[in-house]
Amino acid sequence: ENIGPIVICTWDFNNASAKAWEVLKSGGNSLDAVEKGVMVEEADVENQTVGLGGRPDRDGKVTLDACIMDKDGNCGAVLCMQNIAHPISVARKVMEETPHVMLAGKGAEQFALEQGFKKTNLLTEKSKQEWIEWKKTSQYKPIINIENHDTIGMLAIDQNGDLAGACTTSGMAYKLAGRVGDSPIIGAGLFVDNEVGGATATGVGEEVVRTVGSFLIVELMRQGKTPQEACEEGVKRIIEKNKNKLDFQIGFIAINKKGETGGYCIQPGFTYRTYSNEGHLNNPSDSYIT
Ligand code: SD4
Repeated sequence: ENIGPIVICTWDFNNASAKAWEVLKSGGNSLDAVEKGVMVEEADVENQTVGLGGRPDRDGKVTLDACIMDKDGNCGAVLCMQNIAHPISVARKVMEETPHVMLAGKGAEQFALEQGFKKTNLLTEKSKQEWIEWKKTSQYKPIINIENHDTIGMLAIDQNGDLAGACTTSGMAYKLAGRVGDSPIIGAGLFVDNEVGGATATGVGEEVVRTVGSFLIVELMRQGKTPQEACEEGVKRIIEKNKNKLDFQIGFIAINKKGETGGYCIQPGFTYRTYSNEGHLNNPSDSYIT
């Protein structure tokens, strides 16, 4: 059965999902679709959780995390990389041009420059002024669905039925220098298995890493759960470990080979986009806390 192309992404990113859909509809493959799709958010200065314009760490430095995975299980990632505007494309270069999966920090930046990426100041005046304001109290307390909202994780199936995924973020605002979240960690922030499906995450990355969330969800789908059931189970694992302090957000989305999709989160407020022949939809996610 040949399902049509489909794209799904975290949050209400209609421009990013529309871009990915455009690539898929014109016959492009899922890897190009997810790369081009998430690049829309990386370039958007209004999105202060991804790429250019992202909120800095507590020292005022914007450090980016991203990873990408293709239908053959190849993957690439950059961690805590500064000064480069499209980390997802650098992650793809790591996948395609090196024998490695992850490059971090200065090494990632050096590799990007060698690959022809331009050095860019990622700290916008707006994010800088907010950081200066934050420093007055220096309280590290992410506000649910607001302060650290908007990491983009995207999964796509192309006209050949092949899957790919991408995830990119500037991480938690005002994090410690050197902090890396789930988003560039294969299995945590993103996982794709072309035999089964894919999953990706948003929210407090430490919790997603602790449970290897996206890998877990793909494995649950392999065992027969629907994407929706698998996302719910993934969130429940995190809840079990945090019974007394559910004051943070996690959202997972997933897709299987049949093109069925699902999403689930802890706190109300999470939505995800789907774009298929059935239309371009913003789907409010069910949440554990209602
Ligand atoms: C992180 N998961 O660095 C990311 C943050 C995020 O929407 O998802 N923001 O932990």
